[in-house]
Amino acid sequence: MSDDLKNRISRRGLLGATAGTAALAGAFAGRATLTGGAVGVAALASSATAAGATEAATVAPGQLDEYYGFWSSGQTGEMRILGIPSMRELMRVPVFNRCSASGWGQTNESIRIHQRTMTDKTKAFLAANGKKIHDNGDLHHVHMSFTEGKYDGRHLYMNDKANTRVARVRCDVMKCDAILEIPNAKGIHGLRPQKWPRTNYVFANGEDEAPLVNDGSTMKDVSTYVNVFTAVDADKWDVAWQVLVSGNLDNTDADYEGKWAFSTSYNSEMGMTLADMTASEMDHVVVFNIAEIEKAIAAGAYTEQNGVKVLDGRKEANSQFTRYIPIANNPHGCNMAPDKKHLCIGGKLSPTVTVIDVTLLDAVFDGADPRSCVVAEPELGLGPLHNAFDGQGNVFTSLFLDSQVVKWNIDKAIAAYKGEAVDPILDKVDVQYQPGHLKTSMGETLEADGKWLVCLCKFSKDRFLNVGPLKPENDQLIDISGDKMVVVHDGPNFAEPHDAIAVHASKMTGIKSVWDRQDPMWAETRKQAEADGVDLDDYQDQVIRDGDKVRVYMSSQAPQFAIEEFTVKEGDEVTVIVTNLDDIDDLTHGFTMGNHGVAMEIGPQATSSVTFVAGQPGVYWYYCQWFCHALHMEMRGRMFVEPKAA
Ligand code: CUK
Ligand code: CUA
Ligand code: CA
Repeated sequence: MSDDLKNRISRRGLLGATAGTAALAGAFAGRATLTGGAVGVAALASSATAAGATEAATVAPGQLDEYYGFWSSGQTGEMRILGIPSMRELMRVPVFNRCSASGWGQTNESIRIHQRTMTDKTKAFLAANGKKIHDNGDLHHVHMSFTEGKYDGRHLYMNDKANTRVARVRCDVMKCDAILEIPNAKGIHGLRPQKWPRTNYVFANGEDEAPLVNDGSTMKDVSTYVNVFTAVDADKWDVAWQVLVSGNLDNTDADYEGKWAFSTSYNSEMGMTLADMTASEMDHVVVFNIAEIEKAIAAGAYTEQNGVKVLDGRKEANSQFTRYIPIANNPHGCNMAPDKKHLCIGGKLSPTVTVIDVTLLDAVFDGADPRSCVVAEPELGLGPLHNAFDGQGNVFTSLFLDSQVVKWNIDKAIAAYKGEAVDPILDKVDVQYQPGHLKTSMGETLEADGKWLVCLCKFSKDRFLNVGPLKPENDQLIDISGDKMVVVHDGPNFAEPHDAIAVHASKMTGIKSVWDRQDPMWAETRKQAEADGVDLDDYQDQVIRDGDKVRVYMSSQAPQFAIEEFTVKEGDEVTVIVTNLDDIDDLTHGFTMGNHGVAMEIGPQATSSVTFVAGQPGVYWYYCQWFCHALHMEMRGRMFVEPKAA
């Protein structure tokens, strides 16, 4: 070992308190105490095989990755696409956030997507707050649509914890096409699509308790507080139904038979303070009975709240909609194994993962002891958060406090639970540092292939050049094809990926390089053009005045805007509609209006439009900001703003 390596390792060892009871007790005391995970024997042992594994992860220049990785970005609010195993960042897809490059959140097309699916109440609320859309989001979970337990490459679904929203991304163009603000619930956190028979529903957990009638009449009376589980109709992108639950909801998953959905709850106490939320010895997992819920909805046995059909699945309601399985206090991750049978619940405060056999749930709904479905509870290490699967009966669990990933076997854990003298743990590897989610290639589908594991570490500390007090996260790639796990790549990432999925490229054959001229994305713009007598497909470049509104229709073809100058008046509401007539792969144009805070992307064959108020009188240049041609710099034009009185 080189001196340099020795130094680095001992430095990390010093930084990291040995994770133990002290670290666990201090888990809430702040970041400083969360630095468990001394680098030890395991990391050194696995470095022996690192060379071969690193080679397997190498993707040469010009070569393509085997998997698409779809990443959440937490508080950045966008979705990211990475290649696996290269871990190269391929694209950022703005969803809940405002994007300076593409104009997302500013173009008329994106604003309509934000508004189209708002309830009238939300619209009124936003209007009252003087804001058209929220342009931040906290995107934790990205998942793909399923057909019969397999990815089908149609849609990606994601949550916004910050503003209680869910969104959908079209996989053919990798653009968001629907956003829905969920009524009644607060803080959508866990999100999963139904896996079987197809994704008819996207399940969304409300994490934060609030009065069901949240009209400002009370904060103190917490008996009025509820938590809400929502099923979103994945096709209509509207709420299908909601179920009120006891306790809050953290993470969720669905089974492979279309019978159940599951949610972890860390606040069965319905506590409002940290002390109250951790007071009990047990919290629970809620099991939702989809058939019973659908039956009640069809029979009209619901109440309507803010335009949504709501059922009462709280404990005291004694319904057939839910069952509450006691789990050690403050569980977190909720992952259904591709063996179609076992649900794994991360213990977080407990060093265990609880394994539920979902074939025993019918009995629980028929009155059996709720814990009778628990078939294993292996002790794995400190701070188990999330679980991933290799399709061969093994589970990979992130250990937040230990800064490790542990590989263990479900059958062995079940045997140990029955009292047999077997150790379910197969391997442990150190990661850098404090992992949250982890995801195996195809691991949340029936096609789990056991090749790669992506481990999303919350802290990078000393792994990269110091960039200031705010450090990147560290997305690590682990080769899981052998008996020993091998860390093969460190991937710095900006705030703050929570979750990711790895989808084999063969599932993504529907991705286009050029837009279809008839795409619904700009259907409303097309309608307006028709009303203005402009045919967007047989382009007539023109400027239409409509009172103090001006619509500028122009086409673009490298390296020129068809309109190189136009005149408006100070204070006019100007809409610029650009159609990119180029139909070549990768030939995107942009439109930036100088000193007006306006910029947008126009993909090949796309139409994009943006509306702004003309500023002070004078000459303003607009230009194409997407490098498109040798004469790209020359792709510009002038807007002349005349004084109002003129
Ligand atoms: S949560 Cu972030 S580590 Cu929002 Cu999926 Cu567990
Ligand atoms: Cu068009 Cu640059
Ligand atoms: Ca609790």
